[in-house]
Order: sequence, then C-alpha cells, then structure tokens
Amino acid sequence: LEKPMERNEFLESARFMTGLRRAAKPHVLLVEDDPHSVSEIRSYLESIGMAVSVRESAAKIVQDLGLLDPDVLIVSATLPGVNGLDACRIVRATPRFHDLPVIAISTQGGTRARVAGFRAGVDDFLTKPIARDELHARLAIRIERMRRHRERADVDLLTGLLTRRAFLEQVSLRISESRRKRREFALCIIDLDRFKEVNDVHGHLVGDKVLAQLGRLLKNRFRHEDLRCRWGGEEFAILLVDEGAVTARQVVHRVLEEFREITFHGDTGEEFHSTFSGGIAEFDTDSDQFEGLMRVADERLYQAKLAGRNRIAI
Ligand code: GH3
Ligand code: MG
Ligand code: MG
Ligand code: MG
Repeated sequence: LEKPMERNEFLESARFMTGLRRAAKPHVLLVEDDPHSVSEIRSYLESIGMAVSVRESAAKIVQDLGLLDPDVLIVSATLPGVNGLDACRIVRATPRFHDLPVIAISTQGGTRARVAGFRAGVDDFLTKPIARDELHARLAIRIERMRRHRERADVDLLTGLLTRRAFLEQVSLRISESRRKRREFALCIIDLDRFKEVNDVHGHLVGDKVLAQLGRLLKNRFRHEDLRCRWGGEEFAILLVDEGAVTARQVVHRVLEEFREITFHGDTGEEFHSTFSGGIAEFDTDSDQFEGLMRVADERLYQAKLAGRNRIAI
C-alpha cells in the first residue's frame, strides 16, 4: 500500500508528473524603464531568491506574460507609451491574467495617484524610494496566495492530472513553440469504454477508483514534458511532445495494454477489468490549430469506438 500523501506533496508530485512544472523560484516580471530602479529592485529580489525578468516597456505586456508566466507583475506607473496603469487595465481585461498579482511602483504616492492605480486594478501600490523590507513582505504574501490559488485550479484531485483549464493554457504555449521551432507533437483523446456500465453495475465510488487508477498510469507512463489532463468526466487528453501519430499510438497503446490487465474489485469482491479507446491527431499533418486537432482526434476516437473499442486510432 502506498502511504497517503500530504496534500502539498500530492500537488507537487502531480504538477511534476503531468507536464506542468513551474520554476521553484518565485518569478517576478518587472516592467520599468528607469535603469537605476531596475538594477536596484532586480539585485534585491535576486538576493532573496527570486527570479526576475525585466521589460523596459509594457507595449507587449500580454505576450510577455504569456511567455514568462510570472507569479507577480511589478509595473512602473510612469512608463512612456503604455504606462503601468494602462498595462494593468490590459492585463485585467485578459481572462487568463484576471488573478495575477499586480504591484504598481511610482514616484508619486498621493491619494489621487493611488486611487487611479487601484481603479486600474492594481493589488498594491508602492512609492519610491521603496523600502526593501516592505517590498519583500508585500511580494511574499501575494506570491504565496497566488501559488496556492493556481495549484487548486490546476490539478484535478481525483486523478492527479491537470485540469482542462491548466492543460489549455499550456497547450497554447506548446503550439506557438512548435510553430517557432518546428517541433512535432500529437494530441490524444482517451475515453473509458462502457463506463456508464461500470458505474451502474459496481457503483459510482468504484467507478471513481477506476478513474483514479487510470490517472496514476497516465502520470507515470509518460515523459515529464508531455501534458496530461482530465478533459472532463471519463475523458482524458494527452499532448505528446516530439512524437508523431505513429509513435504516440505505440506509447498510448502500451498504457492500454497495462491498464486492461488491472483487476478491479467491486464492493462485494467481484472482479472486473476496464478498457479505454483513444484517437490521435498529429500537429500540422492534421491541423495546426488546437481546435482542429481536437476535432480530428475526436473523430478517430469515435472510429475506435465503432470498431469495437479497446483500441487507439490514428
Ligand atoms: P462509451 O464506450 O461509448 O464511451 O460508453 P460510456 O458508457 O463510457 O459512455 P457514456 O458517455 O454514455 O457514459 C460516461 C459515463 O461516465 C457516465 C458518467 O456517469 C460517468 N462519469 C463521468 N464522470 C465520472 C466521475 O467523475 N466518476 C464516475 N464514477 N463516473 C463518471
Ligand atoms: Mg465520454
Ligand atoms: Mg460516451
Ligand atoms: Mg466512455
């Protein structure tokens, strides 16, 4: 028997094994054009163990956030062009960054400036010169809360896999990377076979155990960079990096072979086995858009079901 994991340990291992690994160091994106302020803040934050990325302008703020995925944004209120408060409004209007902590820094600390900042959606407002201890304290609390919040939203508790939302966030990054670097990948959709029957015959709780067991296999039988999620209900999605459809099928098929050998036990000790079907689509060959890949993978899943289930179609 495996020893039950502490919640935090579970979340850590889940994010490690489902393709989602955030840097261990808290990551701050600093958008500031004043070189003196940049070097001071950067060297201080690095000295307390944070990773710092710097942009001199907020002109590409959404793109920068998407690429860097920081825990906190610190933005100067007085940038030329898109200023810090404009940037904050843009960030808040982007669903993915609704909850990103934003701290504004400014040379003006009067009520009027602060009210304008909070109206633009900043979480916190610091006036220069910035006291280091205060910056540290304010950052630490934001980062801690943000991380806990994200973890809760990113990991499906029953299976330990990514949630659909976290998966989709990561997929869009992988797709743009694949376009740039011409890396290939395959998308696989998995659906348990006649799972309604498992629930009807053995009960919902036993059904949950089957889902959890498949989740465990999917966590352990892929490479760290492959993204694995519970797409919903009894369906799973896997993005296999650097694999075409043919190799992806071999990998998923091995998991199917292992899964169908598992003996499950119902409440009254009755034994049963479970299978799944899968459909795989290949990036570029089938589509260069996620929606297109999903459609093709789903059609193939349907073909696998029609052909008798318990198989992977490409
Ligand atoms: P097919 O082989 O065609 O996929 O048949 P199926 O019975 O698996 O398909 P159907 O979509 O009719 O049923 C899916 C079932 O999955 C119904 C639903 O109750 C069950 N299910 C979805 N989510 C969960 C869950 O979290 N726990 C349990 N125990 N069952 C779930
Ligand atoms: Mg289904
Ligand atoms: Mg179905
Ligand atoms: Mg099903």
